[in-house]
Amino acid sequence: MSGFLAVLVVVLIFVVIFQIAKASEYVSILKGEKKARQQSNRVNGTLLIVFLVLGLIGVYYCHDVLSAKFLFLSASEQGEGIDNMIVWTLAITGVVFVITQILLFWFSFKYQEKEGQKAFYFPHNNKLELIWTVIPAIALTILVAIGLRHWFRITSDAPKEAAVIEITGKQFNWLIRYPGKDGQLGRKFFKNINDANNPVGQDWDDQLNKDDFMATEMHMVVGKPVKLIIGSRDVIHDVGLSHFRLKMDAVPGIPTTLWFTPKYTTAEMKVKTGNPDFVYEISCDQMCGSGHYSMKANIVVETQEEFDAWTAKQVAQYGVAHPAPAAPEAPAADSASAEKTVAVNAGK
Ligand SMILES: [Cu+2]
Repeated sequence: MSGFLAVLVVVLIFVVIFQIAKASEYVSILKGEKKARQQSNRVNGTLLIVFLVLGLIGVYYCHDVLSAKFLFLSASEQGEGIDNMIVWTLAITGVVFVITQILLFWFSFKYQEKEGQKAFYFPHNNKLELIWTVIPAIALTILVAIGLRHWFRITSDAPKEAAVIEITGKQFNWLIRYPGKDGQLGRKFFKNINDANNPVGQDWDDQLNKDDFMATEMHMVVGKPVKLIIGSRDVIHDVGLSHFRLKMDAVPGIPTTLWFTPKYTTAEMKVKTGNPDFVYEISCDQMCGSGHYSMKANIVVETQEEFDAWTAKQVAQYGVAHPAPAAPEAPAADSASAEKTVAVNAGK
């Protein structure tokens, strides 16, 4: 019923607008064409000024309402540069936006056709063309160059002391692998993938794999660079690290890398944001399928001691894939015959 009413209202509005247009057409015929045009210019010119003022108030209002949703401060050293770049980009484009909008609407109002005012024919001016082509081109080139500098920084070789973490996207979650004590990740092969005990396809013949462990949360040490090795098992995903101001595509078959240095521990961020439930998160930035919403993982940034304590509790994936055989039953009273039984059993 309400749907029908809505359609009815829309139709009625159209009918009213049509009738008004028709009536004003008759009025202009009666008044004479020039006079009618000047009158409509005056109305449109005034509406443009109203639109300008309301528009600028709207821009300010949106900023006021939404500024509480800004992502607070950057939680990585590299992210600070990116924040700076965004502030500069917004400042430059913002100033240009305000000036051009004011001129656009004010000029339309001021130079409208009226009695005693004739338009000045001004088809071309080389100097002006040059100014408004060259200056924006230089400004944009500088902004792009700054962006590239940041890009090269986060995708360059990580510092030697950087911790290595591998993160693999799959529909629909993240698989996180740590290199274990040796600091090196073992080989993997896609045919070994098995959701029961080998989700990234580790090659068990590679000794480097013996101490690699999988985690559901990503843990990292504050102030210590982290290198992420990013991959995907199926479609393209994207490691979005909004608190650190970074993101990188996870592409099947082509590992991508990214490094950064976390600046604040999770506990520090809880205090800084005034939010006791604060958690850093990884969220997928590609619409990768119907379960996309579940592609979220938490990051814990902590001190070295906390990190070491956490690492000590982790179980190598090799151990998960190769559980130790059950302990033999307690030996019988006659240990010699028990040994024999074991030997016979083993021989079978
Ligand atoms: Cu995804």
